[in-house]
Amino acid sequence: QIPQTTHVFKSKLPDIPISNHLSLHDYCFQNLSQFADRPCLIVGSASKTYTYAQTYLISRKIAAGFSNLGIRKGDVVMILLQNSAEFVLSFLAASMVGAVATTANPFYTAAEIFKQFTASKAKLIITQAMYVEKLRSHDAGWSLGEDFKVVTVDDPPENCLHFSVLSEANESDAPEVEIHPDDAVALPFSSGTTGLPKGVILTHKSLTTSVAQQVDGENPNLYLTTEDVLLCVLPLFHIFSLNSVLLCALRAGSGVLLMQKFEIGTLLELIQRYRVSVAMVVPPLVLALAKNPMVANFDLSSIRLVLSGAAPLGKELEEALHSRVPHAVLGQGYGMTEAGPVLSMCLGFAKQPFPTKSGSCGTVVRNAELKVVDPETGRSLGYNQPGEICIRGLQIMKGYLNDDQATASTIDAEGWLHTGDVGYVDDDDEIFIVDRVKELIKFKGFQVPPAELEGLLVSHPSIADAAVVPQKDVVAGELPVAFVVRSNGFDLTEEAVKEFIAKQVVFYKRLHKVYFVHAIPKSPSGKILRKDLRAKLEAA
Ligand code: AYL
Repeated sequence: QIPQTTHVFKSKLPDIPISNHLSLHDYCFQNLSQFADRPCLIVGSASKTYTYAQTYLISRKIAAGFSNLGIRKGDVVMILLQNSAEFVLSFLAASMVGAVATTANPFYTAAEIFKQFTASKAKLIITQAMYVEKLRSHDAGWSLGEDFKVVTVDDPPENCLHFSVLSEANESDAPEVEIHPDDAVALPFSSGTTGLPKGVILTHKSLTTSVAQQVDGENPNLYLTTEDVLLCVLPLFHIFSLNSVLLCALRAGSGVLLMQKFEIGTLLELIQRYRVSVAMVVPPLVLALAKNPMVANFDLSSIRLVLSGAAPLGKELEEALHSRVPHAVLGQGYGMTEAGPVLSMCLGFAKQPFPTKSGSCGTVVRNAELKVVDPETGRSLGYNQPGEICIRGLQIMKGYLNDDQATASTIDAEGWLHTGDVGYVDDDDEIFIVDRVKELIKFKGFQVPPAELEGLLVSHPSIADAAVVPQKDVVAGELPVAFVVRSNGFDLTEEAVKEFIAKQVVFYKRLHKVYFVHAIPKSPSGKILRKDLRAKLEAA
């Protein structure tokens, strides 16, 4: 065989030394003494602020509380909360005792929560009283209070504990645990390039490396200071907000404005009140900021940087937002849960910025290697040639939880993680994503794994076969739609199918359209020909 040359793309910023021998919490709080009295967590709805010193102290107390409740190194704690101080404090505390936080969407249905709970073997769930019913309603053979403990941040229902058992523990009871950089610290779930959601093992080393790639160095790629206030409205249970908002802010000593949910009026009011300087957003939020007439009534002059990620951002939309915040630098980050998560970031955000083009997803982060391969042949491609994007570096996941096969088909023997995204690198080292070869559907940046919906569909007695694919949508980006083959003799309606799914999944996984067909197109090996179905939709 003739040896092939690999075109490796690197950042335009030089590599830097990274302190990834530290645990994630020690790394985040390494420079604490320089900004101990500065605001760390700002709870918008409650006008309450925690300084860095308070955030650190309460996290230590919760770590002691975890230990009192029997949480040991390696145990998994599920955080089932909307954005709140308790979310952040529990996440940091879990890291301090060497535990692993698995974060889940509180809007999940009972079945969705239990799938993640069972797979992650969580010992404790931190949530809000209103979600506890879901933890009881499911007859998975688990018993609340016996098999697992539940802590609520508000009035605890029967058999649950109040958050104060954690937050009012004596910090000197926090155990001394030795943490190895390769120990897991976070366990988000992602479906990756194919199949059902799987636990993604992110270690202390992966996350410290990823954060350092963004905010460390003489010329950080994402320059944040102690004067900045970051908007934290995207859910922290998703890795975008957890990593690029929270962890990056903590490392840099910036303030984090926590918002429970997105509501345009409140959002604008809080931006104005707290002089938000950095806004991490997803394309539907860019749309709201660019087009909503209410925006004109508020002072957004404090915003100096807008970072959009998790889904493609159109050029037109980026330019429309620019006219609303002309003084701010706009750009994108591109990430994937499994990649640690950040692959690339706009160099316009650097301390000494580079000129960038709209529509680009940024340049590969420093201390990492990126390549583009032909999805058919695996051959490495040069500048301006679209192919599958692959990334290599210490930030990527250790692997999927209990799934060596899925790990091996995502990270190859040479350590390259295959993203399933199709893109190219232009002459200025900027990355443009043009397509996806993986199954994943993205609704407003949220993952909708087709395999999950297909599994539910074929469990219906009147459905013989099914395939779920994305349909383009101006607001959501993509919507899940289904092609369904009815079993002989059944007259199932579109409404009935939609309802059947809606009962079982979180709102963003609901089907928006059902097409009845005679057969699902498949390859000789039985794989659904999703491209053909997508083409059918585009032609319709
Ligand atoms: P997951 N443009 C286009 N597609 C994107 C982009 C982008 N800027 N960012 C993410 N995606 C898609 O695991 C892409 O298909 O992580 C990718 O494989 O929920 C998939 O979303 C991964 O979805 C950041 C910026 C984290 C972004 C992220 C994204 C995390 C989303 C940190 O700073």
